[in-house]
Parts: sequence; C-alpha cells; structure tokens
Amino acid sequence: MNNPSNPFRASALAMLVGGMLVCGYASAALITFDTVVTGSTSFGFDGDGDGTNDVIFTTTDPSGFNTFGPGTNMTFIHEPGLEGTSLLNPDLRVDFLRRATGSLTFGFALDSFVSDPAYFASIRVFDASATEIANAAQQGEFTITVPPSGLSSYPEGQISLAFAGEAAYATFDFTSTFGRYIIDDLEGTFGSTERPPLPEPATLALLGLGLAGLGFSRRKKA
Ligand SMILES: [Ca+2]
Ligand SMILES: [Ca+2]
Ligand SMILES: [Ca+2]
Repeated sequence: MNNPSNPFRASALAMLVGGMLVCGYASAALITFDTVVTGSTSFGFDGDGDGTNDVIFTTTDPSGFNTFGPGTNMTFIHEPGLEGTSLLNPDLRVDFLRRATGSLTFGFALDSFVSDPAYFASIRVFDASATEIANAAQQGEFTITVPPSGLSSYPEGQISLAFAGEAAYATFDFTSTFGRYIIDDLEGTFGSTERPPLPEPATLALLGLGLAGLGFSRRKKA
C-alpha cells in the first residue's frame, strides 16, 4: 500500500503521473473544426503551426462543407463542426500528410429524425499502399443531453478505432434521412510535428510537485 505520509513516494508517484500526462498531451491532437469556412471543399489542420497543414479533409461535393448543423443540444458535436452531404460514398476523405498512428476518435451526428440501422457513420483507414488497415461503423443514436430523459436533437455517436501501422488516409461514409452529416472533435496522433519538445527532468519534477500539491489540496477540501 502507498504511504501518503512518505514524501519521497508521493513525489515519485506524482512525477510518474506528470510524465504520463505530458506524454499524453504530446502524442495526441484534437481537431475541433472551429475555423472551417462555409463553402470550402477542403479543411486543413496545422498541428505545429509551421504553415504546412498536417491533416487535410476534402469533399468531392462542389458545394463544399458547412459549419453548423445540429445546434447545441448534442453530446458529441460542439458547433462549428465539419458538415456536409451524406449522399456520396465516400462523403469525406482525410489525408494524413505526416501519417497517423495508434487510434482515431471522432463524434458524428446524422440529419435524421429517427435512429435506425440504415442511418450510420462509417470510416475506413488505409496505409500508404492503399491497403485497408481498419474500419468501423456505428448507428446514430439519440443521447441524453438533459438528464434524466431529455434527448439530443439528432441521432449521434462517437467512433473510436485503433489500428496498427501508419495510416495515410481515411474515408468516411454516412447515411441519413435528409442527406447531411456533421463530425467534430477528431482526435488522433498525426505524425509528430505537433509534439512539443520533451521537458527536462527538472521540469518534470516541478510539474510532479505541482500535481502533488494539487492533489493534496483537493483531498483537504473533500
Ligand atoms: Ca467544434
Ligand atoms: Ca504543420
Ligand atoms: Ca454517404
């Protein structure tokens, strides 16, 4: 058992936790689509701010993307998102110019008034030789947004899929009653440029001590 009165153990544990938090932050990026331009047929994400996009979403719909769709009464969509037609197959493509590794997670909503197996979101992930390395599909469901029983305005969901190797691109296909979908909060590890330099051990120790203090003061309040 841990002895919380042992300061060395407490700070060693906090350093470990701090290190894990730093690594988690360093390896993943969240794309919120908050700068999508309505009518554009592509949307780029520049994870490290060097002026070169690392992740590029495209649609073959000449009308391009929209940004707003289901409103605020949703669990997995926080407008603006990436909204488009679901009448194509695929409806959306994303290219990982610096590759993606590990897993991808995203929220989706469908322009439907019913939840039905015929209305779903799906994703196929491919490597650089166009070999499919992962896929997933999920029916849109109404979620509880106002407990105990208030439901989201539209059926929605969150897909999370893990894969081995390096993803070069992925395609999305959606089906819905009224021909539109929206996605938001796409999270993944997009090829390293967004990773900040690893902190020096001294910084980690300071962070660990800070976390230890935070944990302690929280315990005191509770
Ligand atoms: Ca958003
Ligand atoms: Ca970049
Ligand atoms: Ca479709």
